[in-house]
Order: sequence, then C-alpha cells, then structure tokens
Amino acid sequence: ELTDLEQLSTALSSPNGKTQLKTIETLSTLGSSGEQVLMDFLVKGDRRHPTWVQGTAFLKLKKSESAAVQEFLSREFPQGVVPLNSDRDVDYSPLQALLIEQKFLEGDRLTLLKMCELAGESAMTRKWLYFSEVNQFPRTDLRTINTLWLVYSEGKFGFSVQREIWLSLGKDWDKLWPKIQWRTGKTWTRYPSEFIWDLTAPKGHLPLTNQLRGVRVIDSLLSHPAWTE
Ligand code: UYC
Repeated sequence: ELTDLEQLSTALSSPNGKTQLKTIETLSTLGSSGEQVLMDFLVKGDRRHPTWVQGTAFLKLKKSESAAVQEFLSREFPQGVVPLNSDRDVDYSPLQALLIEQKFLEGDRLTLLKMCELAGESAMTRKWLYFSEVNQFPRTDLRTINTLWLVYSEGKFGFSVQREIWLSLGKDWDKLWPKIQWRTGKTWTRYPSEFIWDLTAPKGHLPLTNQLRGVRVIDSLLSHPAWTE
C-alpha cells in the first residue's frame, strides 16, 4: 500500500502537466516532508535536460524558509536548474537569475541583448538583429535561451512554444499575433505597457520579437534547426 507521499511523488512524473503542477502545489503545503519529496525529485531528474516541472519544483523550494532546503539548493543548484551551455562563451547566468525571480520584462530585454552578444559586435552596437545573424546562431545557445524561458514559466513561454502554436496555425503570422496577444483586431499591442509580464499571459506571449522591421527575424527564430535537429 502506498503512502500519500509516495503517491504524490509518483504523480510528479504524471504525463499530465496540470496534474504535475497541482502535485507540486500540494506538496508545498505539507512542510518538510513535502519539501523532501520535491528535493528527491530534483536530485533524480535529468539535469542535462530539465523540464518545466523541475523548474517549478525549484521555484517552490526557493520560496521555502527552511535552512535545510536553502542549503540543498545552494549546494545542488547554485545558479538554477538549467545548464548554461554556449558555443560562443555567452554568459546566460544573469538571464537565469532574472527568470528565476520571474522578472519577465527585464528577462525579455536581456534576452534580446544576449542574442545581440551572440550575433557579434555589430549587433551589440545596433541592439537589434538581422535574420541572417539569427540563421547562424548555434543550436546550443538557442536551446539554452529557450530552456530558460520554458523551465521558469511552467512551460508557457519560449520560442519552441511559439513555434508549436505557429505550426498549428499553418505558419500564418496573421493568426499567430492575436493567439499570443501581440495584436488585437487591427491594433498592435504596445510595448512595454500592454504586454503581460507574468504567468497570467497567454501561452507563447513571451519572449517578444519586435515586428517593426517585419517577420524575418521571428521566422528565422521559429524555423531554426535548433528545434528539429
Ligand atoms: N512591439 O508592437 N516597437 C519594441 C513588440 C511593432 C516599436 C521592443 C511586439 C509594431 C517602436 C520590443 C509587438 C510597431 C519601438 C517590441 C510590438 C512597433 C519598439 C524593444 C507586437 C508599431 C522602439 C526592443 C507585434 C506599429 C524601438 C527593440 C525602435 C520597441 C516588441 C513599434 C521587444 C512583439 C509593428 C517604435 N517593440 N513594433 O526591438 O526600434 O527595440 O524604434 O511590432
């Protein structure tokens, strides 16, 4: 016969995301025994490929007042749960820190700056991207940026989420914009005040790609081999 805690531990690996989210919620109301289940879950997980479930468990533990939990986190995950791989020596730790704090507006701005850094000096000065630079991005770096967004947003944000929605709409940009609330009717959503900078946003709302210069940059991002190879 399974104890309640064992059942909750098993439910963390349910194929149903809503069940997983509720289970983390429940465990976080059970004090140290619930926290222990969440810590075991993080230790057992695949650290090279963290999912948003691990990210959500990490964020819950981060809020704990227990010294044992905080020691565990600073020993096992001092910077967070996402490995910050880069083929061009870009440091994504400030981005990870902002997303852990759920500072999505600042994280969005830094995402653009980090992609400019990835593209090189001229993009860093320009502060915006050419689609041809995005095409040359290493898969490793785009995956790192995407995983950071995904893992600290309960799976809601990230280029791969936008890509899935875009594909489901037959790659029709005019259908994508209202779906992710970048446009309402004929009106573009105004940057930054009208965008939603928390998890109440619709799926795929963040990160933003400015459409002032057309769709080529977001097309390169969502068509990148990072998502298929
Ligand atoms: N902005 O409207 N956007 C900016 C978006 C458009 C404009 C930044 C997204 C439409 C100007 C980000 C949408 C438009 C600037 C975004 C959006 C427009 C600016 C900061 C919905 C007018 C000042 C980063 C599609 C009708 C900067 C950056 C400039 C900035 C994002 C205007 C992240 C998703 C077509 C004037 N907008 N942007 O790129 O470049 O500067 O002059 O998309």
